[in-house]
Amino acid sequence: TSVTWTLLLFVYFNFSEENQSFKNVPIKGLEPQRPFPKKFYPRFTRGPVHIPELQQKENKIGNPLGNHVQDPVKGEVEFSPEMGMIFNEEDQEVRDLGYQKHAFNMLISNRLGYHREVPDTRDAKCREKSYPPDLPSASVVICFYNEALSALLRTVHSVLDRTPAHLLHEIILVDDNSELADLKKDLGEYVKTQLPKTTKLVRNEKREGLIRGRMIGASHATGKVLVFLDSHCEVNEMWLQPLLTPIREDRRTVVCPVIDIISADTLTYSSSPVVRGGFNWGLHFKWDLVPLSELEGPEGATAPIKSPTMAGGLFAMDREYFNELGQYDSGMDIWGGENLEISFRIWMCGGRLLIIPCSRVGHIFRKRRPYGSPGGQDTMAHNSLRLAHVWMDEYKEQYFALRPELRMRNYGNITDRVELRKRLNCKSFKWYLDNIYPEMQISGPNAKAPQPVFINRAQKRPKIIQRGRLYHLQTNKCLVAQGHPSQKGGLVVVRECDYNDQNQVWIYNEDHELILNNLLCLDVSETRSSDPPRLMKCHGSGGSQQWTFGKNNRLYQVSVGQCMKVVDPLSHKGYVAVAICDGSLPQQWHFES
Ligand code: UD2
Ligand code: MN
Repeated sequence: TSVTWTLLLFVYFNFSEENQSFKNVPIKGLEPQRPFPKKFYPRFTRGPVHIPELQQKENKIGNPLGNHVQDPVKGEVEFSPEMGMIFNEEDQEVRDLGYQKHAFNMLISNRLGYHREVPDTRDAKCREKSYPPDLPSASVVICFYNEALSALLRTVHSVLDRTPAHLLHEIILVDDNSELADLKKDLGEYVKTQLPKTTKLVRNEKREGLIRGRMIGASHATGKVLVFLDSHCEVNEMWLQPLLTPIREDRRTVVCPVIDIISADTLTYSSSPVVRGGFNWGLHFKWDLVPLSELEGPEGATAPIKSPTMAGGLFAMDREYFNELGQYDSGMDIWGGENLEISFRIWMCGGRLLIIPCSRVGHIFRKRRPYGSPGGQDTMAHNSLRLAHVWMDEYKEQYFALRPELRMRNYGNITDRVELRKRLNCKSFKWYLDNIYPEMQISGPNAKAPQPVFINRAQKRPKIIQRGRLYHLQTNKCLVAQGHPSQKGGLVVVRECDYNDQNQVWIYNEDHELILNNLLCLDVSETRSSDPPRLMKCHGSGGSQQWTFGKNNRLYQVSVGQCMKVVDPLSHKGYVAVAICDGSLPQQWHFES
C-alpha cells in the first residue's frame, strides 16, 4: 500500500509546480474536528421502504446512491480534492477533452495510473468468511468502445492485482472497433509486452455494441465461469471468491457484486449501500431498497440477496449455463435493455439472480453517455421493444401505455428468441411479477389490488461546517449573486460587503458545497470549464459543486481543477472566473463567520 502511494505521490510531485498536499485542507478560521467528515454508506437494515417511482433519467443507469438514497453509517472515502489541479494548458486540454470523449475526469484518471489502492468497503463480517479452495476458474470479459486507456488498464490491473492466479483463467478484452488512436496502437503493444499471456485482445471488425461484443468475448472464453465487467471498473479485495462460491453450489445461479461508486469528477472510490435491481414500466433499470424479509437470516449482512434484475455491467455466470440460457439477444444493438432481458430470462427459465454483499467492484458512474450509435438510432427503445415482445406477455401493454409511439415500431425478427423461450420451458411474466417482483406497481390493463402506501425516507442533509461570508481579500468585497440569489443559472460577482444582508451569507457543508442564502449551490459547467461560475440547484453529487479552501487562501474548484478569482480587481463590475491556481492576490479568499 505505502509503496503504491509513495510512487503515486512521487510522480505527482514531479509534475506539480508547488508541493501539493493531498490532505484535506482545513478551512480558514475554523478547523473542523476531523479534516472532513468521511462519508458513510450503510447496508439498509430498515424496511420495507419504498422509494416512489423517481424520475429516471432517460437511458442512463444511475449510481446506487442516486440522489435519494442516502444514509450514514459505514465505509470510507479517500478524498484528494486537489488531484485534478490544472497546472498548464496541456492539463486543461486533457481534462476538457476527457470530459467530452469519456464524460469523466481523465486528467485525474491518468494521474492515478494503472494501479491504486481502494478502500475495503465490505462489511466487517465479510472479512471473517472463508471460501472453498476448489472454486471454478473465471474468464473475465471486458468489452469496450473508445475507453480512456488509463481507466481500461486500471480495470485490467485491478483484476490482475486482486485475483488469486489460480482462479483467473484469462482476461478477454473486446475492442468494439474503437476509433481512438491510443486504443488502436498503444493498447495492443501494452497487452503484448506488459501483461500476462492470459490477457487476450479481440478486435471487432465493425462496431457491434456491448451486447454482441460480450457474446464475442464469451465465445473466445474457455474458463468455467464468465465474469463480465465494464471497462472503467476497479475490483476490490476478495471480490471474486464470493461470486464463484454460489455458482459452484448451483450452476444456475447468476451473481452480481455490489457496485461501488467511483466519482466521474474526482475518481473517488466510495461504498454503495446494498440495494437490489428493479425496473419501471418505461423499462428503465432502477435501484430498490432491500425488503426487510430479505435481510433477516443467520448470515445477516453477508448473505446473498435475491434481485429481480441486474444493472447489467458486472456479473458472473457459469459459461455453459450462459450458452444454454441463450447468451444474449443478438438482435439488440449498442446499449440498453439487455440487462432486463437477461434478468427476466434467468428468473423465468429456472435460474436465480443474486447480489453478493461481500463482493465489491467500483464503477465510474457518468452523468451522460459519451457515445452514440453508428446510425444515431435510439437503441434502448429498439432493444426494449424486443424484450417486451419476447418476455412480457400481456404486460407489454404497460410499456406501450407509456410509449404509445413505439407500438407500431419495427423491432426486427424475434422468432429465435420466442423459440428459445418455448424450448427452455420458461414461466410467464405474471409468475415473475407475482413471485420475484411483487413490489412492482401495476395500474391500467393489468392492475392488481391496491398496494399499501410506503413512506419515503427523508433525504439526508449534509452537515453544515460553516456559515458566513465569502470575502475577497484584495478588493475587500464579498461574493454575492449578480441578480437574485434564487435565480437558477445566475452569475456571481464581488460587491461591497453588507453584514446584515442574508443574500451574502454562504453555507459550506461536509459535501464541500457552497450554498448562497440557503438556496442554490455555486456550480461550474462540466464540459465548458471556461464559463464563469453560476448558481444552480444543489445536485448532491459533488464534482461541479465541490469547492475546497486551501493553501494561499485559495478557493479551489474540484472538478475543473482551478481556482476562483476576481477577473479585473480594479473594475467595479466584480466579475469572477476560475483560472489556473497561482496564489496571486486576485485568487485569495476568506470564509468569514
Ligand atoms: C449500464 C451497465 C452496462 C450495460 C448498460 C445497459 C453497469 C455498471 N453498467 O450502463 O454494462 O449493461 O447499462 O446496456 O451496470 N461498450 C461497447 N460498445 C458500445 C457501447 C459500449 O463495447 O457500442 C462498452 C463500454 O465501453 C463499457 C460497456 O460497454 O465498457 C458498458 O457501457 P457504459 O459504461 O456506457 O454503460 P453504463 O455503465 O452506462
Ligand atoms: Mn459503465
